[in-house]
Amino acid sequence: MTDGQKPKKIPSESDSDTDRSQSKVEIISADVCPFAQRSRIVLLEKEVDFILSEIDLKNKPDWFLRVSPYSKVPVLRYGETRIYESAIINEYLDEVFPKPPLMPSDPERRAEARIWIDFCDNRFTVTFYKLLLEQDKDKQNEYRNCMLDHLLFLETKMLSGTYGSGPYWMGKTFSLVDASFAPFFERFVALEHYRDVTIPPQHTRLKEWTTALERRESVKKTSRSRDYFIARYAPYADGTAEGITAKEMREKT
Ligand SMILES: N[C@@H](CCC(=O)N[C@@H](CS)C(=O)NCC(=O)O)C(=O)O
Repeated sequence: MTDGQKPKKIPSESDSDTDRSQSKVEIISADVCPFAQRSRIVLLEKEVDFILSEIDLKNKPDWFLRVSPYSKVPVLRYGETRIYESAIINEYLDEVFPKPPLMPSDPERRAEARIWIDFCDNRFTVTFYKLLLEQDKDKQNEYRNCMLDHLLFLETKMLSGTYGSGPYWMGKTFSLVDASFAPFFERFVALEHYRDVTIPPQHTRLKEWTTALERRESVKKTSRSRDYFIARYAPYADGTAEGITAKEMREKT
């Protein structure tokens, strides 16, 4: 692992969702998962000592199916608490471990941050997966254009003044918005490699932002190499991926 966390041994089937009395945060993760990476980034930002439990998504243990209602990572366990969905986990962590705050204190700015996290989850990442999974060349073109529209939208918004002060999305301080996007910009190499789409060089503000994300210690500690992502996303690109996420993303309209 590059985040200084040794993965805990994969719990055996005897582990259940009722025998947990630990007071240490545990994040159930899979190394390749961008959503789990988001929560690991947040925990590192907050310097919370956590247990990293890696599971094999192709061979999910029974105990995992009991603690993860959607059968997906990440899942957070903390004492008796179980939370899933990375955006919800991250907001929970920001409330339970308030320092440093990763959401703006002003309610309007906080709402803006949530809008961008929602944009990332419901538009950006969906286009990311659909473009990678699509096998039909014409449809790939459609999704490629859609991704380019998203990038232009981000660039324009950053330059518009409200978000433009940088280096992070909400300004000088790293926030949950940055944690939400960072894993997907890191995985952009897969789109470049398999679908010939790059961040246009004229999007200088976007480039500054993604560079600031890459340099962030929490992101660096959880990052993987270009080759790693190219290899791990090959089944998405060649149409053979059969996990729940691949299936759900193919079906999304
Ligand atoms: N909306 C969820 C997405 C989580 C997700 O899709 N996780 C993937 C791995 S990246 C997963 O566990 N998929 C299960 C599978 O493919 O079987 C979140 O934000 O936590």
